[in-house]
Amino acid sequence: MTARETAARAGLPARAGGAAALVEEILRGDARAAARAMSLIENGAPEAGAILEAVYGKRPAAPRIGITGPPGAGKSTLVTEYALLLRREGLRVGVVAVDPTSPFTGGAILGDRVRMGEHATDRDVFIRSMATRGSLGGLAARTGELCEILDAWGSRTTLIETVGVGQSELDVAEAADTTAVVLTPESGDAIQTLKAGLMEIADVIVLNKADHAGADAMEAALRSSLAFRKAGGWKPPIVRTVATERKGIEELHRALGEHRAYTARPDVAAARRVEKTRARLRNAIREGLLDAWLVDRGLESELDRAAEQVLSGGVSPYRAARELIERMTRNGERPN
Ligand SMILES: Nc1nc2c(ncn2[C@@H]2O[C@H](COP(=O)(O)OP(=O)(O)OP(=O)(O)O)[C@@H](O)[C@H]2O)c(=O)[nH]1
Ligand SMILES: [Mg+2]
Repeated sequence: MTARETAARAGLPARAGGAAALVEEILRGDARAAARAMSLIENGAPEAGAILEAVYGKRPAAPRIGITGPPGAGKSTLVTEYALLLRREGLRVGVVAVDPTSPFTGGAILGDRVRMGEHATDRDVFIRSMATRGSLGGLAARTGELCEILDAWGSRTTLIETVGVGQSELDVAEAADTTAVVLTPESGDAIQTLKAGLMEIADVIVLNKADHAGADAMEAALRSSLAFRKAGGWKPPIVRTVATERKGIEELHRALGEHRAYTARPDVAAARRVEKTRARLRNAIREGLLDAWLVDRGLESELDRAAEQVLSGGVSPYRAARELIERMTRNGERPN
């Protein structure tokens, strides 16, 4: 098909001939064209919509695998090693590294480039960093759009790395078909948050840095927190890896494949859509409740008092938080 025909099919205006040519180049597997299209999308350029429309459905959608977890858990190392495994199978690999531009990840992208340098000369690996610029609301959609460009370029598996420090991992989980949560033996302190947030989105749990002390204890803690999951559904397997020694990568590949097979079942696919929507609702409610309590119901001043108590050594932050929640909930139940 010529550029003009492609443009006509996509309903592109004549002046968007440049965009149509770009689409053709992407579909031929040209990485530079794909990169240009991604920049147009990220910058919200007027031709972005036409490009996305033109590439849509032209190539099979590659499975999208989210890799998330706390800062420094070994996500980039795992992505690099897993991409190598996929390349050995002859598959084209797309990588999207989502940077939530939080203070936790300063410089992470440059670091990732260096670490993923192993793929620098491989024309069949495409690595793209995406800054979120605080616009978390649209992150899932934006990530999905980049994945569609990668599909058109010919990706057969797309890996999406993001740091699980806030909302971004939930957005990425929404954009991904399978989410692997990467933890380490050191993640134990965070188990409170893990139960509520990261654990809820985990389809596969990777216990990386299994060479570190405490791996057994962490695995036991993970198993007990998984017990809270609804029975009958998918039980996230726990895969131990030592990414720096290329250990466990095959097992990770197998676990991801099993999850993919599971989600291909029609009943499961429908239920997953509901589950993902529930997760987003829960998240929005959590945020909304906190805002309402902080502003409308004067939690802000209560926080000052609680902070003083904690700082004076009187109570732990967890107990102070629990007491605040109990007080706020009681107030909420009081009839006017
Ligand atoms: N001992 C050990 N070190 C590891 C392992 N995997 C990764 N590391 C090291 O841990 C550090 C962080 O690894 P990264 O892959 O950059 O971690 P990340 O999760 O991508 O980090 P951010 O993107 O900054 O959140 C690096 O120094 C790695 O070499 C592992 O299995 N064992
Ligand atoms: Mg990283």
